[in-house]
Amino acid sequence: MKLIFAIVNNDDAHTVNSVLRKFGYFVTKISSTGGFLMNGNSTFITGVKDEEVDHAIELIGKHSKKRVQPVPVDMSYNLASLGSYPAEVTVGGATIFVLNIEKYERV
Ligand code: 2BA
Repeated sequence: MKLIFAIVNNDDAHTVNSVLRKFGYFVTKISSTGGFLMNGNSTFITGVKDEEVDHAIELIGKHSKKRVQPVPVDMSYNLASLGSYPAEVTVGGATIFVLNIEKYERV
């Protein structure tokens, strides 16, 4: 089994949640915050069989859009003192981590 962590934009979270559940995946959604932009995002945790990993990633990717977002002015101002800084960044689709599960139990 594998554990998938998928960080997605809040605007895509409802759709990603619905589609994963529609295909029978068990999902936990955590409200999270990106360390760079400090914007809210959503982190999905889902435990899947090895052979389901690619399918689950495909579903998440298909429903997670890329977005260009401005870096907040006050952050740009602070970063400017460190040298060059981006005025905007491309966020998403989804950032996905896949980990091995040693043991899975529901007792
Ligand atoms: P944030 O940390 O708020 O990052 C938002 C976007 O800012 C990133 O989009 C990326 O385009 C840019 N960015 C972030 N850190 C950067 C850096 N050190 N240098 C240059 N650009 C940087 P995404 O890459 O699509 O990431 C979206 C969100 O996924 C992130 O929000 C963060 O919450 C999470 N994430 C991405 N990579 C991660 C990683 N390696 N570990 C943990 N979380 C990650």
